[in-house]
Amino acid sequence: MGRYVYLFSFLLLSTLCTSSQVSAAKLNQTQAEVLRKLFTSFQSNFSVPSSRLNNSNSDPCYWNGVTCTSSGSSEVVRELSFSNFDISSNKSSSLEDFFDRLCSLHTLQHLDLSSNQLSSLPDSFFSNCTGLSGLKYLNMSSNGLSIQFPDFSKFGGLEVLDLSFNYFTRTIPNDIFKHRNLTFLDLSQNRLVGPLPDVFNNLSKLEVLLLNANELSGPIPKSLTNLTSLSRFVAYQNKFSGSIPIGLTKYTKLLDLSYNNLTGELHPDLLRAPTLESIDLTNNSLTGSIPGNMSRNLYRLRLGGNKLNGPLPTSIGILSRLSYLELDGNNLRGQIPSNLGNCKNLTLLNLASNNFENELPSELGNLSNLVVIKLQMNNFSGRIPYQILNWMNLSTLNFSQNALSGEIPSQISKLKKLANLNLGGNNLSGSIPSTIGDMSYLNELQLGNNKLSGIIPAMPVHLTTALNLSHNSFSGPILSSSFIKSSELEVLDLSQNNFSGQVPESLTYLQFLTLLDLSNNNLSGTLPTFHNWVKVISTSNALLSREATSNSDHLHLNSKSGNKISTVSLVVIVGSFVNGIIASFCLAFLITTCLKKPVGTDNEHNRTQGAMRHPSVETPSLDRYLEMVKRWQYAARVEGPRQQRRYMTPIERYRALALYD
Ligand SMILES: *[C@@H]1O[C@H](CO)[C@@H](O)[C@H](O)[C@H]1NC(C)=O
Ligand SMILES: *[C@@H]1O[C@H](CO)[C@@H](O)[C@H](O)[C@H]1NC(C)=O
Ligand SMILES: *[C@@H]1O[C@H](CO)[C@@H](O)[C@H](O)[C@H]1NC(C)=O
Ligand SMILES: *[C@@H]1O[C@H](CO)[C@@H](O)[C@H](O)[C@H]1NC(C)=O
Ligand SMILES: *[C@@H]1O[C@H](CO)[C@@H](O)[C@H](O)[C@H]1NC(C)=O
Ligand SMILES: *[C@@H]1O[C@H](CO)[C@@H](O)[C@H](O)[C@H]1NC(C)=O
Ligand SMILES: *[C@@H]1O[C@H](CO)[C@@H](O)[C@H](O)[C@H]1NC(C)=O
Ligand SMILES: *[C@@H]1O[C@H](CO)[C@@H](O)[C@H](O)[C@H]1NC(C)=O
Ligand SMILES: *[C@@H]1O[C@H](CO)[C@@H](O)[C@H](O)[C@H]1NC(C)=O
Ligand SMILES: *[C@@H]1O[C@H](CO)[C@@H](O)[C@H](O)[C@H]1NC(C)=O
Ligand SMILES: *[C@@H]1O[C@H](CO)[C@@H](O)[C@H](O)[C@H]1NC(C)=O
Ligand SMILES: CC(=O)N[C@H]1CO[C@H](CO)[C@@H](O)[C@@H]1O
Repeated sequence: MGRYVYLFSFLLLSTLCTSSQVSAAKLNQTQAEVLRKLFTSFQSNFSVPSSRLNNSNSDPCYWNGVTCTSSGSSEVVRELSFSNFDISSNKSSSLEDFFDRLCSLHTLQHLDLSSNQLSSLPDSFFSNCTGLSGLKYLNMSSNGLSIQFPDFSKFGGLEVLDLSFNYFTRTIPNDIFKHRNLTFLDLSQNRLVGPLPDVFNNLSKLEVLLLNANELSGPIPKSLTNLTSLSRFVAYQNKFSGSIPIGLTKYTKLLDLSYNNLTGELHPDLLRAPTLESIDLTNNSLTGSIPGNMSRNLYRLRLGGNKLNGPLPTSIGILSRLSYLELDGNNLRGQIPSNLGNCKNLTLLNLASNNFENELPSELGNLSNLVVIKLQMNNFSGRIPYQILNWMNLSTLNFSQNALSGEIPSQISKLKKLANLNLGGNNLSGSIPSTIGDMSYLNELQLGNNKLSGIIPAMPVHLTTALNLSHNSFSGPILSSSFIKSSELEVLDLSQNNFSGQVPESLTYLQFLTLLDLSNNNLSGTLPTFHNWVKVISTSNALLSREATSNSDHLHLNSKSGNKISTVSLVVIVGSFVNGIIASFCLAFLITTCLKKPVGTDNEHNRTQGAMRHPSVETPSLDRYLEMVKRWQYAARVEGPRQQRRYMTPIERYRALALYD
């Protein structure tokens, strides 16, 4: 019985399907024939796997990537989306055939050929294709297209043009500026050179202009300031010079001109327009002070790596949406205004490498959404306010190279998510809070160059990257119990203290250790034998002797002997490679999403996962990757690959040194 029901259902279903096919199979015969030939050529000439095509239905409108629309009594082709079809061809005659056929589909409005391997396009498509004047959307992103920037004048109706991630060379031809209906133009990640013509006035509907990662030079065109609908203008990582045209931010929501060669003072109205939400001018040569007149809608303000001076305006306190504030690497001075504490949505605060001074206002404790705070290399003095205990989401804290004094507040161990803590190079005294072992995410602790004393309390379990206590006044024996939990520590620097007694055998159980610096202490007894990949520095301990078999000091960073060094080197290579890939992905992510919204929770999510994985592989936060991407790419272009390692973590750098120096 069940079997018959099944059979009946099957028949019914087949009938329904067939009839629906019949009734829908009314695509204009001419076009149907064109599509049949296109799909045949996919298989025969472009080695597209047939699984991609799904073209068994008799009506081409049901095939993968084909969208039809009714036009009078029949259907016509409206959209072709062949993204990621693995279309590849190096036979120009096949390509000409293919594009000639496309060109005959006069009803086509949307053509997506992105993420294939087209590598070149037939000249005839641009010079002779008159059939696609109704085309509104053309996406040829990510094809490795290595051609000169083509003439798009035959596609007069274009609204969206995406040519990103190719190798288009030369300058942009002026004819692109005739496309009055253009709303979205993405030419990012190509090899475009030369100045941009100052003729954007015709593109009055332009909303998004993406030019990042090319080699465009000359001034930012003034005519862009006339485009009232332009809401996103992204041109980071080019060679633009001159000053930022007055009025460029009058209508934009998002402006990113970072990593260029811009000069001149920031105009007092630059940050003023209420539409402005995100501005990134990092790494230019801009001067002047930060304008006090700021849009209340700003959530991202990045002006690092410039030559700005003057104070951080107190009006910063009105920016209730502000999530990212990065002003590092300028000549800013004065104190942090206490009403910065009003910016409750701040997740990233970076004021490093400036001339800020005075005490840290306790109001900073109100910033309970902080994930990263970097205040290193300033002249901050006074105590670290205990209110920092409110930073429950904090992952990175760097107050190094200031003049902070007093004790490390014990409340710091309440910051359960803190992974990187750097208080090195201050005047901190007293002992390390005994509860530090409770910080279960902590993986790097830098306390060198202070006046700390006492013994080393038990260190936390995920302390893996480095523990640096050098140049302090610690005394007494090095206790086994200090490191009993943190068995995966890689770098341990106890140099320049008053440690005495024996070096505990248990330090040799730290299986991931690569550097142990015990120099300039009062240690005695016999140095235990470490694995031969551990660089042990034990000089200036008058009473400490080494066993005959001990490796230690003679093994230098550039030693090529010993297989373990090679293993470490391999880790570096693989690590860098993986980072590179992740970085590339992040760049794509950056372009599509990150620029639109603050990171906040993404950031947090990444970090949390990272800390729980294999401890020796640090997984930096999304934000760090974004910065790494930009810097690595910049370094690769401008400074050469050797300079790229300047942007690595201490342990990456340490390992890289073992490889390269
Ligand atoms: C199919 O469409 C073309 C235009 O693309 C038109 O010239 C032709 O007359 C149409 N054929 C039929 C049978 O509708
Ligand atoms: C394949 O390309 C050749 C030219 O290289 C062309 O003559 C032929 O028609 C194409 N095949 C199909 C099915 O389009
Ligand atoms: C193939 O096309 C049919 C419609 O003709 C559709 O139901 C099915 O989901 C498609 N399969 C794939 C893998 O795209
Ligand atoms: C062209 O492509 C075919 C197969 O895709 C490959 O075997 C051949 O080496 C390629 N020729 C050139 C010149 O790249
Ligand atoms: C173009 O295609 C790429 C890859 O499929 C996609 O990520 C991008 O969003 C598309 N561009 C536009 C403007 O739709
Ligand atoms: C464009 O068409 C003209 C006339 O049909 C022809 O002479 C020329 O060779 C074509 N150009 C290309 C690049 O196919
Ligand atoms: C531009 O858009 C308008 C309104 O949609 C339309 O009437 C006009 O034909 C388009 N221009 C071109 C060149 O397609
Ligand atoms: C702007 O449009 C006008 C009128 O269509 C045209 O004459 C002019 O050449 C265009 N300018 C540019 C730079 O394309
Ligand atoms: C902006 O538009 C106005 C009016 O169309 C025009 O007079 C002016 O020259 C334009 N400015 C620039 C910089 O192109
Ligand atoms: C930046 O501009 C200055 C002159 O303003 C020039 O000397 C320098 O070469 C430029 N740097 C780059 C990387 O283009
Ligand atoms: C602060 O951030 C939260 C979460 O991202 C968001 O919901 C809220 O609207 C933001 N507050 C302001 C004033 O923008
Ligand atoms: C003007 C400026 O700060 N330029 C810097 C941009 O970044 C590169 C590398 O990141 C530096 O070398 C430049 O000095």
